[in-house]
Amino acid sequence: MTTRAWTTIKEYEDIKFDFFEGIAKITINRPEVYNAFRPQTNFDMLDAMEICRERSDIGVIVFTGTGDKAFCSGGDQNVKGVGGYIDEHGVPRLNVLDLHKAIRSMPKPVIAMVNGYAIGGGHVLHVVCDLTIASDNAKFGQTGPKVGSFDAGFGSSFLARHVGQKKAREIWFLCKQYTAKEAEEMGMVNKVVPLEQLEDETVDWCKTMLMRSPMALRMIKRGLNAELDGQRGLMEFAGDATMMYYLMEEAQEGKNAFLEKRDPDFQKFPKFP
Ligand code: S0N
Repeated sequence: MTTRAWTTIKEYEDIKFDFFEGIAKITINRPEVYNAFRPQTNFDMLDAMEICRERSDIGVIVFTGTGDKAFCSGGDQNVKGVGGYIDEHGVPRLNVLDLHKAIRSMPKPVIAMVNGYAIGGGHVLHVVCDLTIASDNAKFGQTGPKVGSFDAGFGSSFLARHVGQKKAREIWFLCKQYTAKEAEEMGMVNKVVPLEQLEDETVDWCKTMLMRSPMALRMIKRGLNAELDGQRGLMEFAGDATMMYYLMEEAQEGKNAFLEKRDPDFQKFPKFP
């Protein structure tokens, strides 16, 4: 395994947030509960995601967990209360859904680097990411119907796009655990490698994507999302189309004509077949 000079972007209570050569790494840092998340964990990850979105020197985001036991074991059962996961002020929250939305909306690739158990909401977290690279000790599965929770959102619908309807129902209805190899064969994991090679492999994938056209990756992600995300997905796809239009001289002509108090001359622009 290569040792890399990750630098800390920002300090948080529940996560580590590091940077290395265009890659941001968000590590859930609660190994004592197998990297289960509580409301504060999601607030931390949401804040880090906002920084990833804003910083143009960040091209790819990686999610992982501290240690070699767990990627994430889902919602922290110690703080599960009536109406959600109870924050420090006693407010019940399901703010992991905001994280799912942030991952879907992120105009950059997001990779789950699964280093152990991806269970319950931790399984959903990897499902929602664009790509999943797993170590050979990783285990995947849902527990919701066993422990009194479920995700009928992306954790079901996007999962079914990966593994098919029958398998998605099996995963949720039976709450069994699957090896990394089985998860790869099902289509919900891109690659399985030995644990000691996990970060090297993930960084290789990141470096390859960092060499690709960021706008092309962005539009591919938007298009693939739009197919599943309905009006919201179309809005994001359309928003990026508008952004690209704003980059064209044709759009500048409209604005310039308005400011110069003249009629715009759109005839000079080609009408491609
Ligand atoms: C991960 C499992 C299978 C590991 O088993 P193993 O190896 O036998 O270890 P344990 O001894 O069980 O665990 C080690 C220590 O870690 C603690 N711990 C593990 N998981 C959690 C957890 N989720 N919360 C709190 N603590 C946890 C153990 O207690 C143990 O600590 P010590 O040593 O002190 O005893 C196994 O641990 C396991 O099955 N864990 C629970 C998995 C689970 O059921 N997670 C919750 C599932 N539900 C959700 O995630 C809901 C998420 C949600 O809110 C949501 C809502 C709407 C839409 C979407 C979502 C969403 O899913 O994202």
